[in-house]
Amino acid sequence: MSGPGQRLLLVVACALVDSDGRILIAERPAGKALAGLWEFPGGKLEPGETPEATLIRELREELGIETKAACLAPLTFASHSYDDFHLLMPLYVCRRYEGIAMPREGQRLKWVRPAQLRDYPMPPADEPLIPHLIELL
Ligand code: 9L3
Ligand code: MG
Repeated sequence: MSGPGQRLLLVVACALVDSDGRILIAERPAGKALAGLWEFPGGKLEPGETPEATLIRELREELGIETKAACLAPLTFASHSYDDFHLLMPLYVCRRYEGIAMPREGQRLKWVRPAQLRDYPMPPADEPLIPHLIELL
């Protein structure tokens, strides 16, 4: 349930888009919350970070790619209430980055067309983002 006493979790996610218009999704590894679901890469905002700084760090840590704030365009906002916290998650789109995305944390990666995103089970916060990406791309 959502309520005034509920903890807020700020997570930033990214739709990384390749030159063919495909989007990168990553499988959440076994042992983590929501294991086996496919998500847009990203992670928790650390103290003092802007959302762009969070994404630059997370994309480097998880995928080994380099981007910059000017290459991150905010698209929309996900919001989902779990039992014990409320998740707020802005989604950015990134079309310009350096390097080749590699699974640096053992996660499976897939590049998929926007219309195919629905074929992959996603966390409840990520799923409502799909129509926004289909409309954009
Ligand atoms: N989460 C949901 N969708 C995403 C991301 C990156 C994260 N695209 C949720 C899963 C966890 C929380 O945010 O409940 C924190 O993520 P993590 O630090 O466990 O990856
Ligand atoms: Mg993460």
